[in-house]
Amino acid sequence: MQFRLPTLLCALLSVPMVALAEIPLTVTDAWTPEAPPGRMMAGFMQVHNDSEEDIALVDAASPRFGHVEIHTMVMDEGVMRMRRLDELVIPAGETVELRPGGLHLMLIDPQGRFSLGDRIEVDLIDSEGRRLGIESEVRSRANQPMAN
Ligand SMILES: [Cu+2]
Repeated sequence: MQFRLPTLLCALLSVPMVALAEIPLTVTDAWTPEAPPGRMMAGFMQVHNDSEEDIALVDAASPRFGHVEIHTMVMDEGVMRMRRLDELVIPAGETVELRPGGLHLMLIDPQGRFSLGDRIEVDLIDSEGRRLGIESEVRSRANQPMAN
C-alpha cells in the first residue's frame, strides 16, 4: 500500500484538468413539442456552424431523458419513417435546421413530466468529444408551423 498510493496519485494528477472546448456552434430557437407523459419527445432547432471546419454531431444527452438520439425522416415504401443517424454534419459556416418532418433529436425515456415553458437541458456531442449545452423549451404543438 505504501508503494501503491504514490502511484495512484501520479495517475490522478496526470489526468488533464482542462475542460474540452465547447463546440463552436450557435443554436437558436430550440424547442420541444409537448407530449403525453411518458412518451418520447422531439427536439427541434437551428444549428449554425461558426467555424471554418465541418462539425459532426454524433450524440446527445439530457439529464431529463434516459437516452437521446439524432434522427432523420426517410421515405420507406411510401411511408415516412424515423431513422437514427450515426452523425449529423453541420457544414462550415452553414446552418442546419432540425424541424418537424425532418431532422430532429429524439428524446427517449423521459424522467418525469414536462409542462409548457419547461426548458430541457440537452448536451450536443461532436466527433471530437466536445459538448455544447442547450435548452429546449417545451411548447404547444398547436402554435408551431408544420413541416412544409
Ligand atoms: Cu425520431
